[in-house]
This record gives sequence, structure tokens and C-alpha cells, in this order.
Amino acid sequence: MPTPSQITASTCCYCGVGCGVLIEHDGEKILGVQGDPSHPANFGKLCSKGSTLHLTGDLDARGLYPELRLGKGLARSRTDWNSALEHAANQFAETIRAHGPDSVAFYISGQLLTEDYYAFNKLARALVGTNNIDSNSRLCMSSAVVGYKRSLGADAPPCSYEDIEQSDCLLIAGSNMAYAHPVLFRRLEEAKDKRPDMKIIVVDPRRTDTCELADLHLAILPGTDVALFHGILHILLWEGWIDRRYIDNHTEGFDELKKLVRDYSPAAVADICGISVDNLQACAEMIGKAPSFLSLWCMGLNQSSAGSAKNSALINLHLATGQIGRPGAGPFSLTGQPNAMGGRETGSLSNLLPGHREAANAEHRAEVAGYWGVDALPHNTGLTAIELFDAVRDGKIKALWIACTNPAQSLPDQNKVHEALAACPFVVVQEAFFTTETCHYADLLLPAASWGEKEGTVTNSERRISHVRRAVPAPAEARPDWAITSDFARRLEQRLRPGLPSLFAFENPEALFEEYKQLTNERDLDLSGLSYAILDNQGPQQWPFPAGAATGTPRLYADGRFPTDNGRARFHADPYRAPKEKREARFPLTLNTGRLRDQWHGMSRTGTAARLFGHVEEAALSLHPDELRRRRLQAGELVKVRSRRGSLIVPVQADEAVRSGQAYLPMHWGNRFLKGLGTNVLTLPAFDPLSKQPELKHAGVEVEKVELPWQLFALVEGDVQQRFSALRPLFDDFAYASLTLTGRERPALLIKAASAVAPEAELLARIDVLLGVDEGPVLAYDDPRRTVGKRVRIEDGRITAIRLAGETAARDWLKGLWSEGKTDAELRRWLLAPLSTPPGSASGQKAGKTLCNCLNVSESAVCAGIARGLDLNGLKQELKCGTSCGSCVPEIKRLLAQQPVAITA
Ligand SMILES: Nc1nc2c(c(=O)[nH]1)N[C@H]1C(S)=C(S)[C@@H](COP(=O)(O)OP(=O)(O)OC[C@H]3O[C@@H](n4cnc5c(=O)[nH]c(N)nc54)[C@H](O)[C@@H]3O)O[C@H]1N2
Ligand SMILES: Nc1nc2c(c(=O)[nH]1)N[C@H]1C(S)=C(S)[C@@H](COP(=O)(O)OP(=O)(O)OC[C@H]3O[C@@H](n4cnc5c(=O)[nH]c(N)nc54)[C@H](O)[C@@H]3O)O[C@H]1N2
Ligand code: SF4
Ligand SMILES: [Mo]
Repeated sequence: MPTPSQITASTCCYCGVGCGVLIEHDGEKILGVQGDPSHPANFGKLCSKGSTLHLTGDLDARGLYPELRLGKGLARSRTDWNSALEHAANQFAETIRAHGPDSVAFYISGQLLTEDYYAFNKLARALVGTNNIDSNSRLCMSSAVVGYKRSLGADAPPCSYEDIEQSDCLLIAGSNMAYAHPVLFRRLEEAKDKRPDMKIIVVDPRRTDTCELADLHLAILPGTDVALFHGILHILLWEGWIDRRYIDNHTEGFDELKKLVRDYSPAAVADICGISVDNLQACAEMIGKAPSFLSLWCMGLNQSSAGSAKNSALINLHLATGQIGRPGAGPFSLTGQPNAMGGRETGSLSNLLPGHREAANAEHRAEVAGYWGVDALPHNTGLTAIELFDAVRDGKIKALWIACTNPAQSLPDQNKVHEALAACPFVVVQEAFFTTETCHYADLLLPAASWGEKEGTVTNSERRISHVRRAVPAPAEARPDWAITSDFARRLEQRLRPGLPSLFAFENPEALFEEYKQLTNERDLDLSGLSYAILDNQGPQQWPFPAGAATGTPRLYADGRFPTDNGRARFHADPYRAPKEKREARFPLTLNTGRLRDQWHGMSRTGTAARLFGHVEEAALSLHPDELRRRRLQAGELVKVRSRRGSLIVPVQADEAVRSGQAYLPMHWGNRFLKGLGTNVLTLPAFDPLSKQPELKHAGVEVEKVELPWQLFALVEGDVQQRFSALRPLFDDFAYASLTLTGRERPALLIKAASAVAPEAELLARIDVLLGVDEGPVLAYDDPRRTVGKRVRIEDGRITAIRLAGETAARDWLKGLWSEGKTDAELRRWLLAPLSTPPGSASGQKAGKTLCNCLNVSESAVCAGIARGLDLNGLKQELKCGTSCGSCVPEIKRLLAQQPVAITA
């Protein structure tokens, strides 16, 4: 019997801020979510994504039962867990026997819990005997891992969130915190509000919403960060703004770096970076004169063929000024995924081992092998994400296990990734949502429990470990990841090492945690003093937390001693190197990719909540208005975006935030929501030589207008996931197709498509059936000669479905009528007329985006308020926008700064 309104304290499953949530549920269903006031990451706050978690996860999109394909080309069908895992164990055992342990691989995720991670890692290294286990953190944090390790000696962000609030000068480089780490950004907004003297510098080629808080925005040319950081150091040296004593006592390698940065004069650097000498000087002065200096960075630095150099060049600035190990100071890398840190700790990148150890280090291998009770761990170098999928495509990997990540959307160079997955003899996908692009290729598809349904631990950006608690059971037969992995491992053991005691006799996640934590004993991250009980009694804790400790460790390196051989931190003198794809005539634009405020990666979860499409409804390429003019493009027109690897058709939009010569496309689009292979069909697989992290932010592209005169627009409310799945394949033959959700109280599927000529009548008829506009209370007008067709379904005096074919001039008008829940008197007259153009003044009025998702306030309402003379407080009071989660506040500030203020007499 469900009991109403129970509360379970857990964590948000999205970003690395690691907010605590209170899940309201009845023991079976999740009913609501609130910020946990006692969680030290967020103190009760949540952002637009966290606060809508309970609205996501439509069961129609979830995986409920295992599915197995018995031969390539056949359809998958439902099976039971026993058959599924027996089959998988047979396939893996046979592959390993025939082709050796390195013929199989595991590709996992920073969204797994620490316990899940640990089980996978032990499975790959101890049981299978391969280092072919890598995670999507390779696309995300691996440059930061290299930066911390080679500059400071260990992969440990030394700061706490309090340091951000206490700092006098903050450099935010390649991070759009306002979108990607919103609750931390709220904390920063409050700190800056209290101490307006605090200086904030943002380094980003785009003018993002994060810039709304900045005293200085350096819109550097893409990929030029290393030159910028060396240029800053050049000025710091020249002005004497360095800490000679700190350099002498706690570091090594400064002389070589000093020699290198001599060449990075202000004029040269301003030129490379495309900024003014004055701004460069101002930036160096803010840093050099600040009592405390902290830097925050994310994918703008890491996702680069110079990612390791960018990380170390930034850390150089902290070492040269002694700005580390003190309150408000230090190099603070923001982690993307909720447990990217846990993955690094448990050694879940191919080159690592648990407890911040190295797979290439014989001593480390022996330590872990001894602890696990196996003879030895493999010494062959494991494949990293890009290499791994190349090996799959080349046929070297014959069985691939993918968990909690969607490589057929998120890896660069998607044409090759899809080829690889199609060619792989045996692909297992362990997924919570069966709607993803990667699921399509699964020979065995395993339903995983997801947010609110599983237990374990996660580590956030500030090294803080939280206990993730289960609120409700997983739907149908979905199981938690640690359990799936351990169950499979036990079956594989019977085949690979029969008769020996099991390495995977775990009964619950706590047993995994207890085993894992001893591997951190006396390592830099020592968390062997922690337990689930301590986390429950004392709340989330920061490592190190060695045995016997009373509390965790908020700040590292206060004594200036670093975990290197000689205790000194190391300067690195890497010269600036330009991104791999230089601008050239054929591909003159640099394509930058990144996040939207309300979507998460491939949108398997956020894409189930119609309201989260209110802020940005569809994929569009951003270009500067000058760039549009030069190319004679109008906003809204469809263009083909081409790179050396593939192409994609999307509408263009004018965006002043993007500099001329550049383009921006959100990373979220894959083959499900947009026809084609998504954003990453364009990006390049070139990677950093040390971190092997690919350059996802700088691809050379060109755009050209496409003529696709035959257009389709459809909207249908109700059963959105089912209709989505049924309708999506019918749009494969259109040159352009975008499928998203819209609406709030009445979620609807929204489809826009275009092609050169009208599709077969039969295809349109099938689409109509699925839209429910083929029969029933449907008003229809078809003009076969002009190939214009209009259908509107009206139930209880309200529009419930729309389909326009041929041309779609009335789409925004009709969508407006649908959303207001009325049928205009003009509707019938318009429908019976041959033209599709909407009546009179209503021609194509666009409803505009929802700026404040919590209180449902549109951009147009905010602009109207500004025009009436309202300031931020006035807008908040009158419209209530920005008064709940606050995620829209930076954008409102930007509108305030743009709009001419009304003059009040
Ligand atoms: N809403 C939302 N939040 C998320 C996520 C999500 O999917 N949605 N994902 C999470 C994950 S896994 C991650 S890794 C983080 C990512 O968080 P961020 O890294 O903050 O997000 P991005 O938008 O990928 O990129 C940040 C910025 O880098 C800039 N940039 C591009 N090239 C350069 C360059 O050469 N130099 C500099 N200095 N900047 C550059 C881009 O213009 C962009 O504004 O977000 C996390 N949070
Ligand atoms: N162009 C471009 N590409 C990028 C980036 C970029 O900035 N630009 N960023 C890169 C970065 S930083 C990252 S982190 C990656 C992210 O790329 P992915 O890892 O592919 O992103 P997600 O869509 O979050 O994939 C996680 C999957 O796990 C599933 N899932 C959720 N919860 C669970 C669970 O508990 N168990 C299991 N088994 N499955 C679950 C989700 O449904 C989802 O399909 O994308 C990278 N790709
Ligand atoms: S900032 Fe938002 S997405 Fe990130 S953990 Fe907190 S609520 Fe979740
Ligand atoms: Mo990430």
C-alpha cells in the first residue's frame, strides 16, 4: 500500500554541483522534489533542471524489461534477466577465449554511482583481465585530471564552494556556470551582491549569460587560452605581481616557464587572442593585485587538443602568485557530471586504477591485485574513448558493454561511431531510457534503475561525498547498475575461473563501498574513515577523510606541500598551439558546441518534460547578424552545416553573443530529436596528446542555404512518448525533421519537417493516422493541385492536433490557438480557404520562449515589463519571474542591459 507523502533525502542526478534533494513520494511513485536545506552544496536551492526532476522520466520512455536480439538484422524481443545475463556471459566468455581479453571493452559513465563504477572496474581488470574500460569522462574531465596530476601531483581539486564566495578575484574560463552549474552560480551572485568589490573575469569566445556577472569579459578567439594565460603571467612578472617566496619554497620549473613567457608580450597575445591590450592588462592587474584569486573552469579548457596545456597554464598562474591553499584561492575545476569525481577515484578511466593509482605502474597493479586476491592485473595499455570506438570499427573489439552513456549521440565524428556500433558483433547497453540513439544498436538491452530508484554514493566538484538514497522501487524489471554488473560478473566467473570463490559476492551497495574504501587507505584521497553511517549521521563529507577523522577536509595544500616526489608543485612550459582545424576557405567558420540551460546531454530524461523545451524549442545554429547578412541568410531559414566529416540541416538564428567567424550549436541534438546524426556528426575526433580528450569545441564548418520548399508542421497532444516513437521513423525520408515537445499542462509533440518535393501521399496518410487527424472530429482541407493540406482536430471546443502540409505559414497562429485552448471564429473560414496564410493581423505571431520556467513567464512579458520601466526587482515583483529557482535571472539581466530604459516623465 502506498503511503502518501514520504520524504527521502537524496541528490540531484544532473550536474557536478551535487545538490541535495528531498524526494516526496508515496513509496511507489515520486510526487515532488525540493532542495535539501541541510545539504552543504545547495542549502535548499535547486535550478530549473533539479526542480523539475519529478516531471521527467515518463515510463513510456523507460526501459522496463531486458530485450535480446538473436541475430543481426532481427528485431529484439523481451526476455528475462536470467536468459539475458546467461547469454551475455556466454558471448563474453567465448569472445575472450577465442580472441583474448583485449577483444572486449567497457564504456561507462560519470553518471554512475561510485559503487557501480567500482563493480565495473573490478569486472574489467580483475576478472576479464583488460584495461579496456573507459568512461565518458574522457570527453569531459580527463584534461583536468592530467592538469592536476602533472602540476600538483594528484587529481584533487583543492578548493571548496566557500572559497568561491570568499574570493576577491575570480577567473571563470571556458565555463558557462549560469547554465551548467546554476546553483553554484546563484551562490556566486549572492556573494557578489554582498561584496561588489569582488572582481569577476569571464574568458569565453561567446558572450554567455555567465558574463552578466562579469566585471570583464574576454571574448578570446577559440582555443587561444594558453596564449592568454602565458600573456597574463608575462605581465605579472613584468609588474612584479608574483610571489617569489612561494615559487622558491614550494615549486619547481619556474625558470623554464619564465623563458617561454618572455615571448608572450601583451601585443603578441592580444593579437593571438583577438582582444585588446588594455583588456589583457586589466585582467592581469585584477589577478595580480587581488588579495585572493580563484579560477573556475570547465569544458572550454578541457575539450581541446591543447586541454592539458590549458589546464597547466592556468595552474601556473596560481603557483606563480602563491594563490593556492588559502581561503578564496586556488585552481578549481568544475566537474560536469554528478559523479565524474567518483569515476576518477575508483580508477574508471583506462589508464587509472582505484585509489588514484596508475594502470601503467607495476607497484600499483600489484597492490590492487593483492587486495582483490588475483594473481595480476593486465599491463596492456587500455583504449581511451575515441581509440576504443576506432578499435570497435576496425573489428578489434568484438564485444562491447556500454552503461549509462549514449555514445551514438555524444562522441565526436558520429558517422564513424554509428559504423562502429553497427559492425560490432555483440553490443550490450545498460540504460534507464530505451529511447536513446545507442539503444538502437544494442543486441542486448538491459533496463537500469535511475534517479530516485538506486542507492550509493557520489562525489561532487568540491570532493564532497553524498549518500544517494533510494526513494521508490525501479519500474517493472529495471535493476540498479551495481546489481546488474555484479550478477553478470558472477556468471562470467563461472566460465572464466570456475570453482574459485567469487570476487563479486556483494549483497548491497554498502558492501561495495566498504570494499572500495580500503583501496584509498593512505592515498591522497583517503576516504577510508567514511561509512554510510557517518554520511547519514554527519551529512555529506569532503575527502580526504582518513580512518579516525572527525570531519572531512575543506581545503588542500595549506602547508604548501604537494603530493609529488619532492613535495613541490611543478610549472609547465607548454607553448600555445592553435586548434587542429584552422580556418580555411572551404570551412571558414569555427563551430563551438555546448549546453542549453534546461537540457541535459542527449535529453533522454530532460527531453521527456515538455516544459523543459519552453526555453529553447528546437535545434538552431547561432551566427552573428553580420555573418547572416554576409551570407544573405534570414533568421529561421534552413541551412546545411558541413564539416570535413558530415553535415546537418538546421535553421539559423541571429545571435549577437557569437562573434563573426564562429558558429554555435547546442550539443544536445542527436538523431532522435533531429533528422541526421546530430551535432556531433560535425565535430572532430582529434584529441589532446596527454589526456586523449577530444576537441569538441572547435570544428571547421561552412553553412549554405538549402531550398526545401515542401514543409510540414504538426502538433499533437497526449501520449507524447508513444507517438514520438511511432512517428520518428516516418521522418527519416525528409531532408529536415525536428521533433520536440511543447506545452505545460497539456504536453504535445511538435514536428517540423521539410523536403524538396512532396512525399508520397501514402506516407502522409500514415503520419495522419498517428497524429489522429485521419478521422473523427477533424476539419480538413486538401488541395492536391497545390499540394497544400490543412487538418485540425477539435475536441470539446479545443484544438488537440494540427497538421499543415505543403506550406506552413499559419503554424505559429495555430499553435497559439492550441496553447490558449480556444478555437478562433476565423479558424473554420481559414480552413476552407485554399491558402494556408493565417487571417489578418494574426499572420505568424510567434508566442516566444518561456524565460522563467518555474513561474511560466515568457520573454515577451519580460520585455514588455522592461518597456514599462520595470527593473529587475520590479519584474520580480510584478511578474514573479526569477523568484523561484533563479535560473532565468542572468538572462533577464541581459535583456535589461539591452533594452532602452523607458523614460518616465
Ligand atoms: N544545463 C546543463 N548543465 C550541465 C550539463 C548539461 O548537459 N546541461 N552537463 C554537465 C556536464 S557533463 C558538463 S561537462 C558541464 C559543462 O559545463 P560548461 O563547460 O560550463 O558548458 P559548455 O556549454 O559545454 O561550455 C562552456 C563554455 O566554453 C566556451 N568555450 C568554447 N571554446 C572555448 C575556448 O577555446 N576557450 C574558452 N575559454 N572557452 C571556450 C563555450 O562558448 C561555452 O560557453 O555542464 C554540466 N552541467
Ligand atoms: N559536441 C559536443 N559533444 C559533447 C560535449 C560537448 O560539449 N559538445 N560534451 C561531452 C561531455 S562533457 C559529456 S559528459 C558527454 C555526455 O554524454 P553522454 O554520457 O552520452 O550523455 P547522457 O545523455 O547524459 O548519457 C547518459 C545516459 O545514461 C542514461 N541513464 C541515466 N541514469 C542512468 C542510470 O542510473 N543507469 C544507467 N545505466 N543509465 C542511466 C541516460 O538515459 C542517458 O542515456 O557528452 C560529450 N559530448
Ligand atoms: S545545480 Fe541544478 S542540475 Fe546541478 S545538481 Fe544542482 S539542481 Fe541539479
Ligand atoms: Mo561532461
